[in-house]
Amino acid sequence: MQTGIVGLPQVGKTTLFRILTRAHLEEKGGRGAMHIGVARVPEPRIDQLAALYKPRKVTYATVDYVDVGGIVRDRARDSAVLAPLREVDALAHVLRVFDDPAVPHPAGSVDPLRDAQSLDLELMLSDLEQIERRLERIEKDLKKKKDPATEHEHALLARCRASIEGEHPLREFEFTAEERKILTGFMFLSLRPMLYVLNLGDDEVDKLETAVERHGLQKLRGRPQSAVVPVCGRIEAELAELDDAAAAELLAAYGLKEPGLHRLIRATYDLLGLISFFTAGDPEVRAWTIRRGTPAVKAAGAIHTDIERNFIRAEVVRCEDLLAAGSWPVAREKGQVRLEGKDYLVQEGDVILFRHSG
Ligand SMILES: Nc1nc2c(ncn2[C@@H]2O[C@H](COP(=O)(O)OP(=O)(O)O)[C@@H](O)[C@H]2O)c(=O)[nH]1
Ligand SMILES: [Mg+2]
Repeated sequence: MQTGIVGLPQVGKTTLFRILTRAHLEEKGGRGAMHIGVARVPEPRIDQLAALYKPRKVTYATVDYVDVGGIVRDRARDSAVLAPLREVDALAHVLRVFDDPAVPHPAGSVDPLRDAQSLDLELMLSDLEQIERRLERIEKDLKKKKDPATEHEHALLARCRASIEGEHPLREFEFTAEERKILTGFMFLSLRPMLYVLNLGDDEVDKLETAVERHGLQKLRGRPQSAVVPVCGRIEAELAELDDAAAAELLAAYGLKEPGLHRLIRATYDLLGLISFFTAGDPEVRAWTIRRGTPAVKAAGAIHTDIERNFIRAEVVRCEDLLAAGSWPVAREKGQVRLEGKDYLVQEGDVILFRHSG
């Protein structure tokens, strides 16, 4: 799954992409140049498990980002500009909150709420065009011949249209699994989960928690399938240049517990509906990525199809319990290791040992 980093030019997209994915890009600066990179999902529990098991290999979960380039104002609905956004599963909209006379703002002034709403509007208008075209077709078909599947699609698209006309992106709607299936083919843009990334000025680094209120962005918060994450892009870039000890010192000086990038990556992971479970042993400690609500037998399949096919049971312990117990046998003695069957819904932070035949 990929998350597209979008936004106006000069808002800090490439800066963020670079440090998120630790990619060393040659800045050619050309619009339309797409970069794809992998970010590791920071996970202290993996580090703690590794300290316990001293495995040969440690594998973290990852999130893929695509730097899709600048959305040019007033040209956004140009399908060539929006086309790359259809290829991604979620959007991270970088909003410029920092003010810096040295960096021109394409819209002439800093107004993150305007920028957020303007892109959301473009996404909705693009979807609306598609919906209306399709509805027209369907209505013609229905006049000739009524069939339940077409009527069903018509009702669904009419609901989508009403949502957009009420200025609600499709992501804010709850669809059934069956409805989602019908919608998949349209690749609607406003259906993509949305992360609003507030790129703040350096002087706000110690007041990240109140950024939303201070900049009047409450409207962006608390909406379905979206999240707001404040970061200070330039300070994050500085942190990325430092070794761990120096970075920790700088963070402490700013009164921060962790880099903003960590929160950004975790928010993306969460928005994509992903969770991690762990496997821990001698050769490898590893985080595995599954969708929230995945049963144990399917989670086994994330590791290997043979384990899924020959699944007998899952032995499950909460990661915190295992870490506190210090070893699997001790956790078992304490009654913290559960035996679970195929249908058990794997929880975030479970450590699992799959028993299988063959
Ligand atoms: N003052 C300030 N400048 C920034 C910040 N983030 C990026 N910039 C500058 O803004 C310009 C555009 O950044 P870039 O990441 O290339 O933006 P993009 O066009 O959205 O990819 C560059 O000169 C950056 O150094 C920030 O947080 N504060
Ligand atoms: Mg760029």
